[in-house]
Amino acid sequence: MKLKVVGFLSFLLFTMSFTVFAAETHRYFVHLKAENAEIRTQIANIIPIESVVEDSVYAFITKRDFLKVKQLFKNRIVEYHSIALPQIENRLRNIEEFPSGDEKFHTYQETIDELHKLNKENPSITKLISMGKSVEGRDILGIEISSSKRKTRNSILIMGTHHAREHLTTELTLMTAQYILGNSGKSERIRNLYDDTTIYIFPLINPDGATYDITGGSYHSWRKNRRNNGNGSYGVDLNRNYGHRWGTIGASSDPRSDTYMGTAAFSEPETRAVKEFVEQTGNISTILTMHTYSELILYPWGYTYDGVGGADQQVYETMANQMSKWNGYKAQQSSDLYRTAGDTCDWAYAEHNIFCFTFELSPKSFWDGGFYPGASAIVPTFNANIRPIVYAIENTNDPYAVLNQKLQAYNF
Ligand code: 0X9
Ligand code: ZN
Repeated sequence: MKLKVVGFLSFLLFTMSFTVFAAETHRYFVHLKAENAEIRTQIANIIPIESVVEDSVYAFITKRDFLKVKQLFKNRIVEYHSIALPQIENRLRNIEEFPSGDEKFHTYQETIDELHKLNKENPSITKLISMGKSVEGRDILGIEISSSKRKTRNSILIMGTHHAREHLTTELTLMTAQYILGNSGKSERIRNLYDDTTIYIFPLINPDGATYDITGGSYHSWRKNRRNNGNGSYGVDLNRNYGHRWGTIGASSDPRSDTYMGTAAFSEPETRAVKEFVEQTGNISTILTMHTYSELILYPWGYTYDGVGGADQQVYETMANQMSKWNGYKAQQSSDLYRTAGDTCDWAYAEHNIFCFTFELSPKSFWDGGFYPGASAIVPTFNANIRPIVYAIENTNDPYAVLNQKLQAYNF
């Protein structure tokens, strides 16, 4: 393990080797002992937990947060490392490309271009939709895939990249659109997906953050959007900015924090765009919101240890367990990881009765690449998740039907 740690840290130092970034020069990689969800929640109240492994949590945090950790959880620190962050040289500020080796990942512009291409190639069954604009004015663009075959239908919303550095989720959602459209001629099963259901795919909810994260051709471990908080700090954590029990637990009121909740629920144009889109669409019954990493399938509640209860609890558990059979991820209630309020799924389920799952994609751990697993992770992650995604689409018209299904093991 030690060797692996050193290996990974030197990789990180290498990829981040352009040093110093505006005010923030270093981050701290910390490993804390945290043996249960209650302790993890206490820690999540202070810092964004990146992964949970057995009785430990790992995080990659600012110096400011590290000082808080030293103050509050001194006895829990197993190890920590200070890591220099990359600096954006002025001459590199306008370069919008992934670091060398990772160019296969789609930048904001490439994502937009790909969505336009898919729409152009499939004009009769696709529409481009803008949910709204980001803080910096970028379009939050998505694609609707549907035919007019069936009149009474529900919709599914599949989203990528709420968190800037979770670029793999842009790839998975884009590839899902490519896969459905690319196989529509060959497979009746795939045609049925959009004949029966309306599929909305939005690969980049946080285009400003994702763009910032790769500025200058190196990664910056950015999580939030790019709101100017007015005190020298930037960013609101979009997955703490939704409106159900906003700000009550596992979120920070400090604008400098990586889990900053914002000034109010839905203060951010990106979360407001999702809210308004869901409300205007009206018939969304399922949401898949893609995050990385840890290989988990999470379902509400996230703010409390209580389950949602009743038949809905059974639907959540059945769907999560079924999907985990295919991707091998661990299915669990969000709060079993740690409690936080203001995430997408608590709001979607509480306000709109939408069955909403948060996927934490590959890799499993920091040691396998964390948020930056490299381009070689894209295809395996898609292969692992396309069956769960198809299953969620197939049950969108009547999610309760899963209660009468046997555990499936199908191939395409
Ligand atoms: O903390 C988050 O926003 C998500 N994890 S991530 O590493 N992608 O940031 C998980 C949210 C799950 N919801 C709750 N635990 N409430
Ligand atoms: Zn995330």
